[in-house]
Amino acid sequence: MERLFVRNNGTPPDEATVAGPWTLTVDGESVLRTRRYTIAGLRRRFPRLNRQLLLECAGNGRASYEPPVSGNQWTLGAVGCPEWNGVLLRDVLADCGIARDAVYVAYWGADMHLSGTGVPISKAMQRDAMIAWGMNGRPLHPMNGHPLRLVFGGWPGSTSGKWLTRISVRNVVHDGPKMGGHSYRIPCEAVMPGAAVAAEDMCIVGAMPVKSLITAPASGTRHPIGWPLHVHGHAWVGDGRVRSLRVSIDFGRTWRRAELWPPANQGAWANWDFMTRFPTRGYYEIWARAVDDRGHSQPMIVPGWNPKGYLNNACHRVAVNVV
Ligand SMILES: Nc1nc2c(c(=O)[nH]1)N[C@H]1C(S)=C(S)[C@@H](COP(=O)(O)O)O[C@H]1N2
Ligand SMILES: [Mo]
Repeated sequence: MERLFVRNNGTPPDEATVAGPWTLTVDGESVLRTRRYTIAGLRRRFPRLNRQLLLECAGNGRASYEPPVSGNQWTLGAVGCPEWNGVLLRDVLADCGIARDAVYVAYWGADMHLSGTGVPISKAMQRDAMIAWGMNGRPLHPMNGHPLRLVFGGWPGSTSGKWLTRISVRNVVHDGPKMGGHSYRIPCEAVMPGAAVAAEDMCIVGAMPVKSLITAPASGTRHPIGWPLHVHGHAWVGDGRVRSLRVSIDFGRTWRRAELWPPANQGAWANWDFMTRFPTRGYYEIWARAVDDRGHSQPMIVPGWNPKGYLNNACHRVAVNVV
């Protein structure tokens, strides 16, 4: 895979900025030694690694909410799982020293729009939290954060700061510009679709929910009766593991298990394969549904409406005309 979706909250930094000398500052109330690193310094000082990590915009699937919500009208595509090349965030944090009162890790990027969010310190210390300079063995694409970005596998894409210039280890839940109001928050308790929700009744979104995609066949495929149809896709969950993936070709009446392959590493999506034949001619839908290691599954229809349209993990369906 060479391309990844692009999502910017503001104006990306100009070419001269990203081409110039780059430094990353690590500071904050809960850091013992404020430090500044060049990219060459990061490469030299810390073990380098390549990991496939899932990046999904929290608003992926937003277009299906009813009543509609404002924001990028994503359908299915705001997710990817490339291999990231870089270092572990926790190795860099350890080099600076983390005080015991550390609560949150916040970021700033070089773009014009202050989009900095962050994650709890516990997530920052996992093996799926990276500072990356490359994707799939090449320098990051300018729109994907060149020359340096954060990647928090399986957490809302907004936490994976691009054009990374500063990381702050905070002794409070980060109070940056995109950390308040409705941004990257959902109602703490479910609300009626369309309801107005007070800011104090909103809770920060953590790990993304279990979800899957059917990557083949394309919806609308014509398929000859009697022939086997090979179905492929991906399945993932923000933290944890996908335990099973089932497919239905009869509108959910019966489900059969797909072959689910182990992910490349913790934090990567799993590929799955399924083979089916069709008993009669006519219109079919293929439905895919993943279950994670906590027993959580995907709803068939759009789940919990929320003012910003986050966390739609409804099942993906594709149409097949059997002829
Ligand atoms: N500096 C900065 N980082 C950012 C953003 C941004 O606007 N500025 N957008 C965030 C959002 S909302 C998402 S979903 C991901 C998308 O990453 P991508 O564009 O590489 O796919 O980047 C995140 N990191
Ligand atoms: Mo996003």
